[in-house]
Parts: sequence; structure tokens; C-alpha cells
Amino acid sequence: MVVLSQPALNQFFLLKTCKPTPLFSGIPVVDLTDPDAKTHIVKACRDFGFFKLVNHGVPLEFMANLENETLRFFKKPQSDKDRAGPPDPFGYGSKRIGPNGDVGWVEYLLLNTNPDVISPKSQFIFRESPQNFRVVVEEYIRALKNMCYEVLELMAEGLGITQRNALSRLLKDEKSDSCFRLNHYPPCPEVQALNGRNLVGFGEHTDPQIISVLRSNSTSGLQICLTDGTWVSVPPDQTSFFINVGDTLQVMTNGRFKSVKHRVLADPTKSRLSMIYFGGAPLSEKISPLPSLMLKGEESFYKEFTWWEYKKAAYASRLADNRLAPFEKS
Ligand code: GA4
Repeated sequence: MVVLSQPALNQFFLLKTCKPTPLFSGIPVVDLTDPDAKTHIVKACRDFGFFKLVNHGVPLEFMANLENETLRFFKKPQSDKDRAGPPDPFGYGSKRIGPNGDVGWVEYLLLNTNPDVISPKSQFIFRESPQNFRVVVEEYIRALKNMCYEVLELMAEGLGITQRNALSRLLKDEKSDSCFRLNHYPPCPEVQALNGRNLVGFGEHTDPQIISVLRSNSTSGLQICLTDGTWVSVPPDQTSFFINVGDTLQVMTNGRFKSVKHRVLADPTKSRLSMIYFGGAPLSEKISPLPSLMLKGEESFYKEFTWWEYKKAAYASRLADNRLAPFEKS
């Protein structure tokens, strides 16, 4: 990653209004082995659109293996990494996020999790890396998906939906349009000279999919926006997962759950590595509130759309846009 001079930093990545935020102690924690987990999941999704998951059953070894192989990839010479880019949207990307001019202090790999559609870029990434990379990505995603199905099934139960797989079936579907992102936020020592201002690693946004499952190393940086508009810093925990409600789940619950706005700030001294699974519906799936959730006479707040239509609109938007607004009924 090229070290940028301060005028360049000023131009692209500074968050001018951000005061330092202490680590927030109020992030809801859900224990997957707790008999009341479903109630806690629903409460966290209503109140925050976000929670930390502990006792999740994914072996820590899978996380460590993936972290090591991912670091090995990001340590390669820039010219090697560039051969796995630019992202289309899959592949290696550096500083540019999405197709519409968003930038951040980040480099990343975006992969498709559907084994039928391994893009040529992913093939290249895995061919050029030690054989292990593909193996550890696959072992991690397999375990993570199973955990995610369980969370979605508890969520459906907690919402009082009789069809336990009403949400999980969309991710279990072989056509589920899900993806996986490996983000590396290099340290940026220049941040210390910025008079308390912050450097944006990944700008504020909501995730378009149903659910996102994030795991990071122990470097902080992730912030979420509370319902009153306050930004708070999430204490990192490398052994746990952080789960986000995405826009699609907001629609499927007719606004009972809110997709959480979040962003990542770069650290002056430590590198942050995160791995995020984005669980999405099949492209042809019609997205609308779950009928069994709707009260008598309750109307959808949203126009009906397919995941493909929403995804197309998302890729035409800027990161910070309110992507659901055009789909809301007036
Ligand atoms: C945000 C969530 C996921 O990281 C992602 C991102 C995607 C990309 O990086 O290609 C998008 C962004 C994300 C939403 C708006 C569009 C598309 C960048 C961007 C500006 C992979 C996704 O699905 O949507």
C-alpha cells in the first residue's frame, strides 16, 4: 500500500467531525448456547441491528488459519496483489470501494461464496497463493454458514414465525447470492499528526444483504451508529463474531429490525484485519415482509423488489447513500 502524503490524506480519507469515541460497553452479547438466545437476538436486532455472538461453535483454529493465510496474501508485493484486481466486484482492490468513487484506507479481497461461480479472479488468487488459502477459506465459510443458519433459525423462532427456516432457507439455497470479504486496514502513522481527526478505513454504510457476520483481529476501528445517531466504537474481540442486520432483513421484518449503519476508522499503529460473510438471497427472490410476521391490517412499508433489483440499485449508489429510501412506499 502506498504511503500517502498529508494533502492526499486530507483530500480523500479524513473524517473532519469525528471526536475520539471511547470503546462502547453496551454492545449486546448473545450466547448461542443460552436457552434464551432467540429472545436476546430479537431484542438486539430491534434495538441495535447489531450484536456480538459468543459460544458460537466455530473452531478458533479456523479463524486463526484464515487470518494467517490472509495476512500472507496482503504481505505480497503490490504488483502480485494487483494481478488479482481490479475488483469486478470480485477480486483484489485497494483504496477504491465499489464502482462510484468511494475510497478508504483499506485493501481487500472480495470473493463469491457460491462454489458454482468461482470467478476467474478468485481462481487466480488461490492459484498464486499457497494451496492452503483456498482450503482455509472453504473450511471457515462452511463452519460459518452453519452457525449463521442457526442464528437465522433462532431469529425466526424469536419473531414467533412458525416456519423455522423462513430466513435461513434463503442462505441455504444453492443459488444464495452471498459473498465474503477480507479487509486489511494498514496502520497509518500520519493520523497522529491530524489534530484529533480520523482517517476513514471504510466509510459509513449499511449492508444490502440479509445478514453480515464479521470477525476481526484485536485491533479496534469498527464503529456503529446507534438509533439516536451517536457513533460508538465496538470493542474488538477476536474470538467472537459481530452480526449486522442488513437492508434485506429490515424489509423482511417490515422495519422491526433496522439495518445498522457502520464504518471503520484506521489505526495509527496497528493493522486491522477483518473477514465478513454477507448472506444474501437468490437473485430472483422477491423481497417483502414475511407474511407470518405481519399483524392483521399491517401494510408493507416497502415496494416489492427482487434481490437482483436491489443489488443493481446498490451498485449504482454511493457507499453512504440511503439505499432503501427509493424502495419505501410514499
Ligand atoms: C457494502 C457491503 C459489502 O461489503 C459489499 C459492498 C459493495 C462493494 O464493495 O463492492 C458496495 C457496498 C457493499 C454497497 C454499495 C456499493 C456496493 C460498494 C458500493 C459503493 C460487497 C456489498 O454487497 O455492498
